[in-house]
Amino acid sequence: MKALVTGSTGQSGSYLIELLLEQNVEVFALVRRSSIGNTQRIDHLKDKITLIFGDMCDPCSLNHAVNYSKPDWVFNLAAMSFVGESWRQPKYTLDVVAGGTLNLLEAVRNYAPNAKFYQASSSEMFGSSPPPQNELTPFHPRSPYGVAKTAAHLMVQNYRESYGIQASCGILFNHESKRRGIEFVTRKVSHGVALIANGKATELRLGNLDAKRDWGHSFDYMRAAILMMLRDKPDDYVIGSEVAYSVRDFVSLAFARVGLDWEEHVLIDPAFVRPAEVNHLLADATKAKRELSWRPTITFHQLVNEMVD
Ligand code: NAP
Ligand code: F7E
Repeated sequence: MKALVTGSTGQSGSYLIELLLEQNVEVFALVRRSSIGNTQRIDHLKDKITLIFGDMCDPCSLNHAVNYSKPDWVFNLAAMSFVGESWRQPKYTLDVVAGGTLNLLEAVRNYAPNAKFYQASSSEMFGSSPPPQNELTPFHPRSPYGVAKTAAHLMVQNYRESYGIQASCGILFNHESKRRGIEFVTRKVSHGVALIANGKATELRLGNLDAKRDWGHSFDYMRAAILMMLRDKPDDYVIGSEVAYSVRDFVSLAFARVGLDWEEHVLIDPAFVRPAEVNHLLADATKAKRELSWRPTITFHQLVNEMVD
């Protein structure tokens, strides 16, 4: 069994590759060229996998990656995934997330039409649709990132219907870990708490503390991605913990982990408030529980503690 993974150097790519190697899957990892190392999250795996340089915006490189690896499974995790940045780089976000997904679908259609395809869709597609959100909830994205993910999601569904591509979409709610990028709120907070606890900073500047998210662990969510590929029939699944907490809850627990009162250190900075907010995301993962027998194994409180520790 061979798998091609885009977004291999990201938070979830690294957990996914570890899980695939445990199952003796041969892994080809798409990595984009960088003048400085961008493979830190997978450096411990490099002698067990094959790296292929490429970029989601370059169809030639994706054609080569698919033709060279001849994969049974293609996991499309590559994205400009930071919502806040997507207002500053909307065109690039659309190019990578939507255009890149189209480029990859075309490469699969031409060079590996029988491969199973996994698309990293996002709860950001639901945007302002009221909670709880499931596979039937209408999309109302609130950011260029959300719009781009919605376009990619619909394109994947279209390639499934038009060409019979065996494509499944995991509509994943927020998933985090100690490998999370520093600009996302959970990592920013846990890192900030560590700096303050070690006397290297005194304050932490944040935006909207009222937003609610359904947070889980990246490891659990990549288990779900593999379960989707093991199904005979492609389909779309919401993956989430079914519990939502506010950003304030996360902040409070993270500071409490080191015996500090968050209200003495957190300042609200308008620079981190977004032009439009997604107020409340809460998964209804009934279908994934029923059809994939998927359950998360790491709780919100364990996640906060792992990230702060
Ligand atoms: P991440 O840590 O930001 O990783 C993104 C990956 O995409 C990195 O490997 C990055 O490469 C790569 N990438 C970005 N632009 C690219 C390009 N033009 N060509 C090739 N590769 C490119 O994100 P993540 O948390 O692992 O998330 C994985 C996927 O799930 C993303 O598609 C994300 O949008 C989606 N998703 C995430 C969540 C979540 O809560 N984490 C929820 C729903 C959906 P570099 O390392 O070189 O930057
Ligand atoms: O923001 C609020 C912010 O950037 C969470 C991505 O993986 O999940 C992620 O998108 C919340 C928002 O993640 C700060 O306004 C307050 O309400 O950690 P985040 P996100 O936007 O939910 C979805 C499912 C994805 O698909 C995305 O790829 O926290 N917030 N103050 C802040 N957020 C940040 N980043 N920084 C702050 O200072």
